Amino acid sequence: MSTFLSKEFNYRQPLASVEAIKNALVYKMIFMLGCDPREARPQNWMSAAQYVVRDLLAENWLQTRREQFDEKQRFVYYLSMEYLMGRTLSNALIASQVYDLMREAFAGLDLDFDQIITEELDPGLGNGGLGRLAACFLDSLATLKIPAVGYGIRYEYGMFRQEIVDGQQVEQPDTWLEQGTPWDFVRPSKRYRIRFGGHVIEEGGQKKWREAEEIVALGYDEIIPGYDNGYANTLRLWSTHASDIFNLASFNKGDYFAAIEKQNSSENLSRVLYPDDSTAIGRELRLKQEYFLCSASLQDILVRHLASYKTLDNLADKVAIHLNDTHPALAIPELLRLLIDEHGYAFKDAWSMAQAIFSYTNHTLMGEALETWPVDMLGYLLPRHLNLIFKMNKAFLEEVRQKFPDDEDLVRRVSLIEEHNGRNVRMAWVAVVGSHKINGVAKIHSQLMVQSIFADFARIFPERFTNVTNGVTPRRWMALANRGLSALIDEKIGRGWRKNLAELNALMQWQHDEAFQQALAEIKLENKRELAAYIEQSLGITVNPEALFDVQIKRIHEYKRQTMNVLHIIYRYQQILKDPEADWQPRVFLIAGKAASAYHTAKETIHLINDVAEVINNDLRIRDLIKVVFLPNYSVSLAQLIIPAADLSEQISLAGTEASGTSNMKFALNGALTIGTLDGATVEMREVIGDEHLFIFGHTVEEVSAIREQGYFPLDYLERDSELREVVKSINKGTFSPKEPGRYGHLIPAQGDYYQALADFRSYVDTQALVDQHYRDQSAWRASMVANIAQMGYFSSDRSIRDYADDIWHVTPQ
Ligand code: 26W
Repeated sequence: MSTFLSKEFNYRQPLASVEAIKNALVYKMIFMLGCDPREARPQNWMSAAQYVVRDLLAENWLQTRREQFDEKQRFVYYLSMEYLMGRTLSNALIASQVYDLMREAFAGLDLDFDQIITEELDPGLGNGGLGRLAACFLDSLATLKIPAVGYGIRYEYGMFRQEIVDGQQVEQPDTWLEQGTPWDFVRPSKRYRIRFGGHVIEEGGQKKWREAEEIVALGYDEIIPGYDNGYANTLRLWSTHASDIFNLASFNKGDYFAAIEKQNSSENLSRVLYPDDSTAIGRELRLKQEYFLCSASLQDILVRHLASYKTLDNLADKVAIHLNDTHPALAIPELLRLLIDEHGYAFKDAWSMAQAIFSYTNHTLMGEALETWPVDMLGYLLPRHLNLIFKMNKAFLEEVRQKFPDDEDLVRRVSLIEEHNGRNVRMAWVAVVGSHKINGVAKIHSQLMVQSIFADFARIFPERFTNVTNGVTPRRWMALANRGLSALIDEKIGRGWRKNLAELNALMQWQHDEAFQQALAEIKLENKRELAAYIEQSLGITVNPEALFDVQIKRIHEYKRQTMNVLHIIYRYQQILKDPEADWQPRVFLIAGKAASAYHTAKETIHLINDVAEVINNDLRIRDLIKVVFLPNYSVSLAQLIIPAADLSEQISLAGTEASGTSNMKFALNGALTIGTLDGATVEMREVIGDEHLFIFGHTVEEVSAIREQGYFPLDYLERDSELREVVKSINKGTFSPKEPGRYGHLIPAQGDYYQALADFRSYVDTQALVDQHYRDQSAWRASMVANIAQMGYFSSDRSIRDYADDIWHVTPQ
């Protein structure tokens, strides 16, 4: 072994040279992994690299924490049921500025680092946009040196792995912990009791909760490094453990098996992420998970605060707690419970502290995604919390009656308890009433929010509502995902854009520079080649990197209108067949995304995409003018491969339905042009990019509601448009499902079409023709690419976090 490790090696030496890193890798291989470097597999080398980088981060992390506590800084606590962190190793390497050294060290060991890095798995502890946003925000909080802790759940099984079998989605469990992860530090001392059930008694004028069940939350910490700043925050994920106390009682009674059984049922709690981001299901286990996150986190926050200040009187001065949607909204009554029942505060004082401490982000206006919990269910699982929600409601409704006397209808509408369809607690109302600030995630969404679901509350608390437009971290979505483009930008304007994305604006001076355009085009082509190689290798489909890559990647949902994308693909297919000799622009259509496991229509959409791909890809008459590829198992790491290779970004939701979108920003940053409706953050992107560099189509929010009000008749659109009719007919009569011609009889609804795909179809295909036209003039297209890249500064998550810090949390970035 000693031949591998040079004599001078000191494991504490700074990793400032290739040689030092090589030594460190070998050291970890031997002493951490117990593995002979001669026999090591790529996966072992990846683990060795993880340990090497972890060492680099750990000291900064502890140092940061010491400073945060010593200086008694104000903390932001971010509560989220989901985090989609993506791979950690490469991000840690760029944060600590040793990416290139590591690459060279591996080259010195005759290993291909780009391949090694793909050995790391990508923990999917989230569904989609909301979870990825949380991850970008943690990155920005650390980069801006804002003292923060992210709290979440350490699901044993994350988002399911999607396989495609016979064109259809099949869900497989994601066993990400089996491989072991070096990134988390278990904290045996961070254990909290989480209680359920039982009843509330009154003792000496005080309410006491006598629970029926108890489990333990155990904390696991991950390091969240800032970019090149020696700073690191913590992501603390809770895992369930059966309560020792409970088990002990059973053991003492000699009931060994009952004790084990108990352990199994409570460990279920952090077993699996709910794989649905479109409907609030109202299941008991989900409610328990939500409370588990809230209670563990709130207890931890108070313990941390008391350790510094010995009192909770100044809690609101030192603590901001943010709710990532309503999923952690039970944190509000939980804080009240802790303050009142365990620390002796009066309801009135606790209630005003809570309102100063909490803030809440709304991520969707979709009715079916808004959480409500049956009063009965809350009553038997969390009796004390239900009790406190009633108290909050009473205090709030009194305030409403004072402000708006004689408007009992308003009182009924804003009551935290909904009285029809049984009695339900409206969690969005709880979050609004218990927070001092409520924000939407893009301008248009925040406006619609106060005009629709929160209209009454905007009258009652106008000062509470605000907007913070989403953003994405340039570290992962440019520096990591697109190394070629990053190098070109560095060469032109230096490296500062990683921390100040607005610097990209300086690229505008080369918008029409031929050499720059050429360099940009070569990088794009290289990225497309890489993606093409992945497609070839994983699916056996050959795609031409010279074709236009047209990409739609996001959860499969009717409102996002993947079917409209398919309608256009089929339309194009039919047009080519009619006029094969015309000058068609070759296109590769790439689609990826998961469907919630119980969402039938979304699953049918995946099936249709694969059926259409099968027919078109094998139709020799098409001569590769169209290729359709559904990429299975969409994830953060797949997004990092796809986005840099895209020419066209599909953002085609029905106006008013996509709260913000964040892939729209990632695509533009990577030089793809957008085809999209006036929805979410695309509206703001257009304001800065300029109309001529993206393709807006379709009805506006106002037009959509006008159509709905007049009564929407999809059949009218079919009648008026023979080409649309032909497209829909081909699906309905089984052109793409010859073995089962009736397969899609209901998918393209002649009646219904709630998301108005047929109403926007003509405008969509006409705009797609403009895309081809623009693409034909490569110099104009490349100028548009520059306009997109250069003007994405505003959409950095650093800007979003600064907005939160100023307007909502009242903390100062350092
Ligand atoms: C309770 C079931 C459930 C779970 C998750 C309902 C709704 C959700 C999320 C709020 C859905 C979500 O991820 N929303 C997305 O949030 C992104 C970040 O703000 C936005 O960019 C997307 O437009 C929005 O759909």
